[in-house]
Amino acid sequence: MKTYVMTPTYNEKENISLLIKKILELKIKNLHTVVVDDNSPDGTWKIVEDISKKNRNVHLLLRKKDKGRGSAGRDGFIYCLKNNADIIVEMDADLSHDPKYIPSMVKELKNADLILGSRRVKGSREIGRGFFRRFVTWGANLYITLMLGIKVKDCNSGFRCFKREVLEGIKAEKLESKGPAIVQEVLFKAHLKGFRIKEIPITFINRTKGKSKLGLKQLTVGYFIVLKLKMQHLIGEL
Ligand SMILES: Nc1nc2c(ncn2[C@@H]2O[C@H](COP(=O)(O)OP(=O)(O)OP(=O)(O)O)[C@@H](O)[C@H]2O)c(=O)[nH]1
Ligand SMILES: [Mg+2]
Repeated sequence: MKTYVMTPTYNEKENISLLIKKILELKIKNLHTVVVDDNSPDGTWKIVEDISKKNRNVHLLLRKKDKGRGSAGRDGFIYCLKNNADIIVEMDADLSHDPKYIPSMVKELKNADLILGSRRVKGSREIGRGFFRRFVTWGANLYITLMLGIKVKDCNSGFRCFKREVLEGIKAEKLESKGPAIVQEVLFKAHLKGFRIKEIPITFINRTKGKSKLGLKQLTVGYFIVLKLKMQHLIGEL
């Protein structure tokens, strides 16, 4: 069994070394990690490149042309599938998602095909998140569940564990979202394909280092992409 942890990065130099260290400390056999960096001006890719020279389970996918959380995620999934990953974990690099949950997410794959690290089920916690940010996430969740009819409480979680079959089943190489809406695109397509989705509680810690890349523009685009996914489904394209 080969497990890959895939994390997209843009300007995460303060966070990336500690994240990789925490992942490598996990007692999971045949565990690899690939960082998909969009040529970060802060040199995040250089830090990963140096680590990868010392540790052959650490890989850098450096993108010089493309830019975007979505296409980075797509290229990361393709990389993991090409490198024979059986299990793919997707997570952010700002330490909001703690690698300590990965073993229990992998274990939970015996009961489902896609496991979400959720901020909205019994036992979940959010630390350091202001009211406004919680309200934005709450509003987005309501809109997504109403529009797409997905029976998931935390539709915005970018901390996920997939069986290879899920990414093959949704044709990861054909994912369209350039930005963070890839999270909802993947979830909706997995839902439509009938894959079993399960949420496990995590404690989400708001980023303390580096800047957020999530702006109003991306949020607005995200709302439109959810609408587009709904339309594509209604006209039978999805
Ligand atoms: N490769 C790549 N990664 C990105 C891009 N934008 C964001 N990321 C990464 O995607 C992950 C999530 O981005 P964040 O900025 O943390 O977004 P967020 O979690 O919604 O926002 P915060 O709550 O403020 O952290 C992080 O690991 C980012 O470095 C991008 O354009 N390209
Ligand atoms: Mg974040």
